This record gives sequence, C-alpha cells and structure tokens, in this order.
Amino acid sequence: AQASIGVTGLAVMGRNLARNLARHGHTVALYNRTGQRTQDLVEQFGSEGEFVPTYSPQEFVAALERPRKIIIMVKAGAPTDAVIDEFTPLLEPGDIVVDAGNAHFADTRRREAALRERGLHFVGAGVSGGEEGALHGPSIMPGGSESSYASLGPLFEDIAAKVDGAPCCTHVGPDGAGHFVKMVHNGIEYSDMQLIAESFDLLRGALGYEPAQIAEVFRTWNSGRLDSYLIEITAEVLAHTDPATGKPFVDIVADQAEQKGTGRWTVQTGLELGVPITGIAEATFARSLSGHVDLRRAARGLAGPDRTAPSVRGSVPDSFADDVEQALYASKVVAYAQGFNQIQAGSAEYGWNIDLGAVAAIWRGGCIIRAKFLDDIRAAYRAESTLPTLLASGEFRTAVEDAQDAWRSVVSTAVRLGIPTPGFSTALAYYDALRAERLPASLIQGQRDYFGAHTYRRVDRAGSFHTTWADDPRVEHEV
Ligand code: NBP
Repeated sequence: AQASIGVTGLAVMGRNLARNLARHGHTVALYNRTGQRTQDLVEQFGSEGEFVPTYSPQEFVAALERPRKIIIMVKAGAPTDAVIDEFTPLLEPGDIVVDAGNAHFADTRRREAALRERGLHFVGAGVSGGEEGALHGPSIMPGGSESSYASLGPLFEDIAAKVDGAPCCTHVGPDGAGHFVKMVHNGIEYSDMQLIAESFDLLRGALGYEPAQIAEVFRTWNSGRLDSYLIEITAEVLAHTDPATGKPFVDIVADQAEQKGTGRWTVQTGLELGVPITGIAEATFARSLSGHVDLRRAARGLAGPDRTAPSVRGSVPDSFADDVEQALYASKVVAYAQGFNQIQAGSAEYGWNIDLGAVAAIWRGGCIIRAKFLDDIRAAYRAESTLPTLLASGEFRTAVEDAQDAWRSVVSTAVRLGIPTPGFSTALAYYDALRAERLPASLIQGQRDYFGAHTYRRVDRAGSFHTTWADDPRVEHEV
C-alpha cells in the first residue's frame, strides 16, 4: 500500500497526530526507532483508519507516495538532527520533511537551508494543543516554502482544529517562521498562566477565598471576555480535591513550577531583537524563582505585612474580585500586545512577511492560549496590518483605559498586603511607560555620557553631543 504521508516518532504526540490523519481518511506510514511503539499503535488503534507499519527507514520511505511527505515528531534538539540525517540520504528532490516538534527557530533555519541544498523541502511546523490537540485538532503553524504548503496545506488544514469552519492552520512564512510563532505562542502561554496564578493568589490572599470558591469566580469570568481554555482548566484544577487527603488539590502540589525551555527561548530572542516582552520575561523568571528552594528557605520569614490579620485584610474593597478581573484582562492584553510585537520584529528581521491577523486567527482554536479575545486581535490586525501596538487600537484601548483604575487598585493592594504580582505589576509599568510623555531615559543618557562619553541627542536640535564633564561641564561638543 502507498501512504499519502508518514509519521516517525510515535511517542504521545506523533501517535496522536498519526491517528488524527488516519481518522481523516489519509493512509499513514508509521516508523519509530523502537519498533514496539509502531506495533502498539497498530494493535490498539489500527481500526481507526489505514496505517502502514514499517520497521526500518528504508521500508518507511518506500511506503510513501511521491513527492514523499514525512512528519518527524521526536524529541527536539539532537534527536531531530539524527532523524533528519538518517532519512535525507533516502529521499529525492521535491520530497518534504516536516519537523513538527518544538524546535528552536534558528535550528529550523539551519536545517531548512541544508535540505534546500539537496533539493528537499524542510518545513518547521509549530503544533500546539498537547496530546489531546494532536488527536482531535491542534493549531498548526507551518513555515517553509510556498510550494511545500501547496501540497501539505490541505492535509494539515484537514486535521487542524476548526473555528467557525476555518482551519487553525496557515502558511506562516518561510524557513523558521512557523517555529518562531510557536515559540512566541508558548511565551504568551507562560505570561497568561502567571497572570491567572497571580489572580488566584490575590483572591485567596486578599479575600480569604477557598480554592473551590475561586474556581466559581473563574467559571464566571470564563463566560465573559476572559473566555479561554486556560481559564476553563484553571477552574477545573481549583475545584479538584486530592482523593488521598481530601485537601484542595492545589494545596498538595509542590509550589515549584517547571519549564521545558520555550519561555527562555522567547525571552532570549526578545532580548536579541530588542523587543520589550516584559510580561513573558517576568513569567519565566517567576517560574525560575519558585524553583529556588534554598533561596526561598533562606529568605523565609523576612518582615512583611501579615495578610491574615483582619485589620489588614479588612481594608480590601468589596469590588476586589471584579477589580482582579479587570487587572487580569488588561495585563493579558499587554502580554498579547508584547508577543505580537515580537512576531512583528522577528518577521522584519528575517524577512518573513508574517500576517499577524492570520496568526491570531489560527490561535483561536486547538492551542493552549485559545481565547475568545483572539477574534478581536484578528480584527485589529485585519483593520491595520502594521498596528504599532494592540494597546492603542480601538476596542483594546478603551477596555484597558476603562480597566486602569481597577488595575492600579489591585497592584497597590498586592503591594500593601505583600502578595507578589510580578505579572500584573510589570504589565502596568509597561502601560504607564508607553503612555508617558517623558521617560527618565534622558538621565540614563546623561550618566552614560558622563562615565563613558557615549554621547546623547538633544530634544531641540539634531546631532550627537558630548559634555566634557570632568574638564568643564559648561562645554558641549557636537560629535
Ligand atoms: P518526546 O519528546 O518524549 O520524544 C520521544 C520520541 O523521540 C520517541 O519516538 C523516541 O523514539 C524518539 N527519539 C528520541 Br528521544 N531520540 C531519537 C533518536 N536519536 N532517533 C530516533 N528517534 C528518537 O515525545 P513527545 O512528547 O511525543 O513530543 C514530540 C515532539 O513534540 C517534541 O519535540 C515535543 O517538544 C513536541 N511537542 C510536545 C507536546 C506535548 O504536549 N507533549 C506539545 C507540543 C509539541 P523511541 O521510542 O525509540 O525512544
């Protein structure tokens, strides 16, 4: 039998992607380094569609229609290179190799260039939605050549999540564009999760709500403008009771957040491109801080407000839960605004010509950050494709301006009670910095010129200037 597509790497993600393809009527060739996985898939799920199990790379390649389409779904990094090296000698010009793992976009650029030399198409495709998404419809962010998308697109669009009938898959742009967008997606995910976690901490710390009550608050929020997958699952996690102890599940889990590295990549890339993605950075550092057990132990007990004291908690306004909803919404807009600015910067740097409205559209379903308000983001970029910031656009501008009093009140309550809210605080600082008439960066320029003769520009005339601080500060040279 000839298969229309092949999947190699049949751990949880690859297996479910293969099943999804087969369920949609595509004949799928299967290969995995350890043959047992291939055998298990066919034994357990063989009835779901047409599979061609193979047990060597040669057999796998021979089972595919030409031009061949191979999806690699193995551990990112060296394993991906090993698999590419194993298959490329067996392929022919025009064949398409897809890396659907979580590769760094720079690796994807390198691999794409190398395979292009050999006449092969290499497609770095971001896939979001976890194992459930892979099976029932992920959000797919493929990069690579136009012509590779012409043959792969219909398959991907077939298995992707659908929103209002539209597939959550689009050709993002050349070479590493797809994996870049997936990276920023994960960065926004970090930020969103941190903001939700801070909301929980505030409702508990300031109002004394129990997790089950907070679950109800999140459920209510989920029926409004915050409607999103992450808010929905947060309510479920908070409502869950640990069967062993009868305690709220959230209280029996160690409070050290882990990470696999995509948040770090997003922050590193943000620094390299000079894009202030402060929300994503704080969220990444917050996870890292939580994991520093020794540091936290050494500092535990440092003086601070006693948030359990009635005198302290009593001063929290009645509107506090609503205020947190507003602060969460506004901070979330900042997170997405920063993430989209990073995509804009990456697109300009690498010449990808990414359509931001299309990115917002394919994040509306299937992926972890799917949210109702991505519809509004899509509309904002459809109306103005080069929008400088979402914060200043139509509805978002109004919503954030309307929320800002509540946002300030939440951040000041958090400061007063000693509840750490790095996500809310940095988002508000970003908002205030962007809207400021003047920033103290002028003083920083003065300091730099003083100690390093780094020069400064003036507000009243063109050119670069240096003041001779040590010799005679009255003397300014144009340089
Ligand atoms: P893993 O990331 O755990 O990788 C396991 C697979 O890689 C197995 O098929 C394994 O083969 C294969 N593999 C390894 Br490890 N080294 C290999 C090598 N040198 N040669 C050939 N095959 C090798 O699987 P996963 O959790 O299914 O994730 C797959 C990809 O999808 C990753 O890049 C991941 O970052 C990405 N992703 C995961 C999720 C998620 O929710 N898990 C979501 C989105 C994206 P073996 O069976 O022989 O050991």
